[in-house]
Amino acid sequence: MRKFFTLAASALLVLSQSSFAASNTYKPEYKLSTVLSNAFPWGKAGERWVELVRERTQGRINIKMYPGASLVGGDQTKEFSAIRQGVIDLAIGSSINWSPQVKQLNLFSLPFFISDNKALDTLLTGEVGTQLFGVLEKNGVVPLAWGENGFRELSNAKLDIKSPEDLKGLKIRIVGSPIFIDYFTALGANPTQMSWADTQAALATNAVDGQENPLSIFSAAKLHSLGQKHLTLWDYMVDPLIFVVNKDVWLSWSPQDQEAVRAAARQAAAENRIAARKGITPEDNELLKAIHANGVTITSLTSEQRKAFRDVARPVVEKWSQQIGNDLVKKAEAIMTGKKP
Ligand code: X2X
Repeated sequence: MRKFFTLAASALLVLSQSSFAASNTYKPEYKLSTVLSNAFPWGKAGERWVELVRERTQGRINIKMYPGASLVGGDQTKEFSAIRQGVIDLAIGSSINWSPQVKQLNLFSLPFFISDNKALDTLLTGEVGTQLFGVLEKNGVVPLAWGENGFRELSNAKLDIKSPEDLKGLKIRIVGSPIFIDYFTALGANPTQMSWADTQAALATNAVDGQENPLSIFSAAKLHSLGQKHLTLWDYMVDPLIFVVNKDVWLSWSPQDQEAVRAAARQAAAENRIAARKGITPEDNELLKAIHANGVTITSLTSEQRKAFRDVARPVVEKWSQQIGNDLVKKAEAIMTGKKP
């Protein structure tokens, strides 16, 4: 009897799914944008999301991944607007690339604000994560899960950087978000904004001396082979990845399919966070060892040395806290220092 009911229930489900699908046209293919390909944890997360969605919707939702931000001609700072406009159906994007449109996302780009993975996780799983999802929703996208690009480290072709003075006059490629101009200018460097698509050629031809990116990217993009032989581990900021869907696309899906896409995003994001952190911890430093074996000098800063970089950041943090919203910055601070449950 029970079996009969289960069967009847699932038949009903199938019926409701197909009638929903009939009244709402599903596209034959949905476009997913990422900046990086499957050679990186970011692109692997995209592939995994595609695969899990296909499984969990029995093929009703068929996604194709477009890495290299190719749907916006490689200009990753245009990605967020393209999702809102429906040029992109789904995306896994970095907080950095979307921060020109969503200023609150600069919270993650405040230099020396989030100190480690624990602080980051506390923020994302708590009130701040929820509040930022609310902001994204107000901006017209449906946010589903937090993944991770990673803590960003500094590399260059010239010298071991241990103090802000070492950066004087160095041409550093930065991402296209204004807070980075402010900080690298304050450091005395010569920051140059450019997309990731242009960065590798710029490094190879010495058009720029250095760049900053997570170690998983440094390693997979083989930046050592582009002359980047000096790496400073300063952990100055971290960019989470955000899994989102265009609002109209989301509303065109049945509630069951929406939940399947959300669950798939959560799983792919959880796997992505593990992959992004692999090999760069004191317990497991395989990736760092491999980078060193490629002839790269790795400089770890003492807390005193780190403080010098943090001191330079102070006015930048102050200025940008106003852009982000002082209340949000204060709330994040209280949560990370344990002053707020
Ligand atoms: O462009 C970068 O540096 C990258 C790949 O890390 C981002 O998209 C933020």
